[in-house]
Amino acid sequence: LRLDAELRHALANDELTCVFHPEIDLTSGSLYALEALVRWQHPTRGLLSPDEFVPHAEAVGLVGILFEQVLDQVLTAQDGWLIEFGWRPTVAVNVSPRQLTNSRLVQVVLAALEAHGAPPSALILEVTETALVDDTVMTGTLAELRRHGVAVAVDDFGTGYSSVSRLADRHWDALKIDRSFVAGITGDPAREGVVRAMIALAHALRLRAIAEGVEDEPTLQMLRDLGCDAAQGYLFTVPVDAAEISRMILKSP
Ligand code: G
Ligand code: G
Ligand code: MN
Ligand code: NA
Repeated sequence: LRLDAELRHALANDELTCVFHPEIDLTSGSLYALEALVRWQHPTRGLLSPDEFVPHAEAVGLVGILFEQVLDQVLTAQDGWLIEFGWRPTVAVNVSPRQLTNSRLVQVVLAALEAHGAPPSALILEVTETALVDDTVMTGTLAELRRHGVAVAVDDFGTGYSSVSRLADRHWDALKIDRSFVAGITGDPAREGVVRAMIALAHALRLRAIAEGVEDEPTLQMLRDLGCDAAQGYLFTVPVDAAEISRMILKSP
């Protein structure tokens, strides 16, 4: 109950912030997208990670408001980069499974884009694989978002229980291979084979394959050799704030 009140207070008082984690295009070496990760700057408990409060927000029905605030922060950060660099880096925003059963999500996303004069291609929505149960409302929401040009990525791919037929039903643009599969691929042919197969599955379904949790150069090189499209991980950087992203873009070739 206390966390509930604190979370409502946080949402009303701008205590939530976003950091950004780059995804690098493995063909060009340039920025593919930035994943927005929410943080709670709690007045007494310090910086809280989403695992410490997003499940609670879901349970008490605050996740819609949380999402709208994250979306506005993301688009505001993009407005700054647009002025600074003349382009709007694509940002991936995490969506709670529950939100997909609410058809209002489409209006929320389109209204936010319009308020910032941003094209639908400015956003990717990340949906965890565990959410991909067969639900017609959910599928309808995703289909409508994609009809409007907003991309959808399957997050934590490999850890959920979606079937190949569910993956093949064309509501997605990318698969993010969970970092539990990516870690250790260079020392273990079985692991390498699994990631190779995941990339092949993504490509057979005409989806981009994005590897999460890339922590060293040999892993990156192997992912390149396997034809993975993009990669994210501590090798490049930990998640950083919008100002640090600006400095990185300035330094990039
Ligand atoms: O940032 P960190 O690496 O601690 O992320 C932990 C988890 O929180 C990840 O699974 C991520 O997808 C999730 N997460 C981060 N930001 C958001 C958000 O804005 N909304 C939702 N629903 N989940 C988020
Ligand atoms: O959205 P998702 O559930 O995939 O969240 C990814 C989580 O993994 C976040 O907490 C993020 O900070 C973390 N993460 C991303 N890249 C790396 C990495 O290279 N190494 C480790 N240890 N964690 C990572
Ligand atoms: Mn994610
Ligand atoms: Na993930």
